[in-house]
Amino acid sequence: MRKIILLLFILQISIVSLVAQVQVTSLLVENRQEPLGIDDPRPRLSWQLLADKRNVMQAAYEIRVSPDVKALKQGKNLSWNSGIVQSGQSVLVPYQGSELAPVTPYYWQVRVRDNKGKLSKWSEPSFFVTGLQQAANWQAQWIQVGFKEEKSRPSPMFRKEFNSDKKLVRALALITARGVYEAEINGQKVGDLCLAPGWTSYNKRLQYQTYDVTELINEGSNAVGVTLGNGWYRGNIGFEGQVDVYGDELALLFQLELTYDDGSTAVVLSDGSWKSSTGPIVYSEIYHGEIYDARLEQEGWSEAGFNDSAWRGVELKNYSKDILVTTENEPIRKQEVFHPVEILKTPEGDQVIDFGQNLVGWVQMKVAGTAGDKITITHTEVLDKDGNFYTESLRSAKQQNTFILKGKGIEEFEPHFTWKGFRYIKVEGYPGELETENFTATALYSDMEPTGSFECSDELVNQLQHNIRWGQRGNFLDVPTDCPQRDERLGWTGDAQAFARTASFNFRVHSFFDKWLKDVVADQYENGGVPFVVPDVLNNRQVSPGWADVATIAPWTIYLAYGDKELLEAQYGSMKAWVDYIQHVSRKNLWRPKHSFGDWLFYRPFDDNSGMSAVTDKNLIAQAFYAHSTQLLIQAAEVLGKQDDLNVYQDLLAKIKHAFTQEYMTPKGKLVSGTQTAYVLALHFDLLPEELRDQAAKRLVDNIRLYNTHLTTGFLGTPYLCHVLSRFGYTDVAYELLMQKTYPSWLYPVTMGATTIWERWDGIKPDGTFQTPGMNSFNHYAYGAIGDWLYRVVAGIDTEADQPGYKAIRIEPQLGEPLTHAKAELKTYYGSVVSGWKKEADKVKLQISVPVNTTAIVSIPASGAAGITEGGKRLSELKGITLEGQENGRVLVQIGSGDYLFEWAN
Ligand code: RAM
Repeated sequence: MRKIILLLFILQISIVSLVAQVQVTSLLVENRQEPLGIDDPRPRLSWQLLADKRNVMQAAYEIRVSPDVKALKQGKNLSWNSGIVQSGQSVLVPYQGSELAPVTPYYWQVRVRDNKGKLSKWSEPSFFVTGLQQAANWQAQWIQVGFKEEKSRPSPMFRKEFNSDKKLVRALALITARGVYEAEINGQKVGDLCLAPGWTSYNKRLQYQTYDVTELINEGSNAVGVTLGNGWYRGNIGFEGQVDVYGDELALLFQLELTYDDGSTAVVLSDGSWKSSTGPIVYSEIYHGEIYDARLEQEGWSEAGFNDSAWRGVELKNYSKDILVTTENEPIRKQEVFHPVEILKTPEGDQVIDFGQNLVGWVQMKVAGTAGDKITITHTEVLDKDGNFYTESLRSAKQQNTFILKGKGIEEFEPHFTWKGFRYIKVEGYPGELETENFTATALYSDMEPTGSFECSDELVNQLQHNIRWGQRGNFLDVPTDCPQRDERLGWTGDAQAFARTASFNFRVHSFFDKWLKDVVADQYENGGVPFVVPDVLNNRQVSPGWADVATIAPWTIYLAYGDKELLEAQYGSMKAWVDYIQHVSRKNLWRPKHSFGDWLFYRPFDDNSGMSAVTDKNLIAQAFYAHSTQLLIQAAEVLGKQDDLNVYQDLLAKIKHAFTQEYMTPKGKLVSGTQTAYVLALHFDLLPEELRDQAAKRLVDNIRLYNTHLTTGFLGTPYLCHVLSRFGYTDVAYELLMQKTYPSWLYPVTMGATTIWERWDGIKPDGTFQTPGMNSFNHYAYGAIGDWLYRVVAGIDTEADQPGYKAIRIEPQLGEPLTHAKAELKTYYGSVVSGWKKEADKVKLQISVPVNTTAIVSIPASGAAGITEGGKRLSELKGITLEGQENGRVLVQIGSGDYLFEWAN
């Protein structure tokens, strides 16, 4: 009996210590889970810690890496053993082992010691696979079709048979195209990517993808087939009808690396032995859609034994391989699936399907009919006020897919090299009745990890948050685009900078921006100017304030959100070149640009004779962004320890600010433009002398009241409007703006049934008529930048700038009427941060979660510390919660990791 008790006791102790042990999970390499195609010689490793106690920090780590997973677990055959490193760093730790071989899997694991002296177990092994690393490792050759193309440019197909006779350990395929591609091996699609290789500044950087295709290879004979589409490469891209922006011929580069269990290797390469043809995709354009003729399908074309005697050879091409880069961001994948919510007949007699959500992607259709039956699906975002199918705002984009049946049983269709922005489709030529089960809409976007959620007591605000997220989904399709439906879909720099911080809450956009910012660098003019759009297909060599400033704003924002110093270092030259450009074209420290979009799409009354249009002086805007970009450059110089630059640009900033006040402000602090945007920029960028800031904030509020408590800001003022109000003590006014339901406001489109953010405050007017069709997208994320304020101020989750990436967290919710609760969650690299408040009859509750290996300052809106409890106990009774003092009528406490519930009297 005694023994049993003793045994139970020992068991209990070991269970307790097991539970108490810190655990290592969620291993990432270069921000992604088990990525393929890592070409960085020092890929950065991150992990998360779990613990069930409070105040747990990492004190030390040990990492080991090996090309052999079994050896790894025994600590043998290591390409890197970090040894025990006394460090709290658990995010973006660079690999420092022996040189990584190309196209090779590496396994790794990590263990840590926490601040209580406890050692974790080794994590489960994770892995990454290296890419080709350098141009010389490409043995494949560029190939192109061996026949004269038809004018309509049907999608070319390539094929090649090969043998794989030994026992296979691993097969890795490396593929790219000048164009977009889909590959198959033995009749099965390679990977689950769409629109690969994605879009970059193709003539300078072309991405290739790495796939593990081991499962697709047969022992014996095999075949590979690849179809190409025009895509961004040579399709129509740009609103001036541009085609062939990067070249007029499509080409393929394919390399398959086979590793056998006897240690030998083999390759299958695109070369002169391949064959080419065309097939069912007879036309394919991003804006206009695809024509697919199923009668032209060539069954078995990507399988061994297919009779390709009618196929032609290929032409070898000498295109550069030096511009090839691995894919660093999450690829485009199929995401949510929508079913029709209604099938309707419009007054004009069209058969229309409503999917209930404005989304970006394509429609899959099932149909049975006779050979030659032609079904046309046209996509659009809205119906007009009479309920008719409205396409005028698509401008020249046809947004139409056509499917021609082969007439054999039930046929299933989806397009390949195009995508559509839509909620409604019009179906023509469908044999028989339209049935709900025969149509689905699939969303497509970059496969970013969803990281944020925001929810509150007001359903309209929740719908606004839904719309912001869908605006992001639809416009984060490999590059941040302005809109996904009309003949544009371009990487407009102004839109991207305005929305970047909000984007970083909703999804993990670290790698997404990392990749795109490299294109910003690639397309930056040699004089430092930054184009309107990136990749730069407009090529007009113009810059605009608030657009070009993406070069400083986006890197700084991504640095704050993810703590990536290497990214900041990589962008630093571009940031500096941009500021130097402005300095160069400025006179007497004043920037008066030749071109400016101004505060794009600011408020104009329906009847513009009232004199109430909120026009902000374009030069004032330029000067404000000049200062802001310089300020961000200074901050980057500080982080990166560039002392010389620091001095130079601090000096410059003082001059820019002085010039601002001299030129655009009266001695009493009134700005030459009395608009909200003018005051917002001046205050947010700290351009006014301190003693004049409060009166300026007051003028801002007066202006808001002048418009009967409505915002009047455009793309540039909107992101900062509520932040400025809350910073200067007008959170109540910010809430009033948030809750405003009449035009112009965030909720007006919501009341009009919007499911995404509109380009204009009044895309649809109260009487149901539309704004000008030439510029009226219903899926434009810029005004969704209010999301940042919802997360950072309403819920109150922020990072301290000196320990970015939420290593040191700031929780400072600002409660406001009429909300009774609000809650946000953000999955950081360290784990989930939660802040949720709730007002009850007599008290307020604040629920907080702080991840292991981080700390937080919580700013509680209570009048004194004495009245605050946590978990039912007074603060003074609790260890590990430090009272930091009081600030602006709030109590500051410092806490470590763990879950907390603070309460205080209402
Ligand atoms: C429009 C775009 C974009 C904006 C520019 C100035 O064409 O849609 O949103 O940045 O113009």
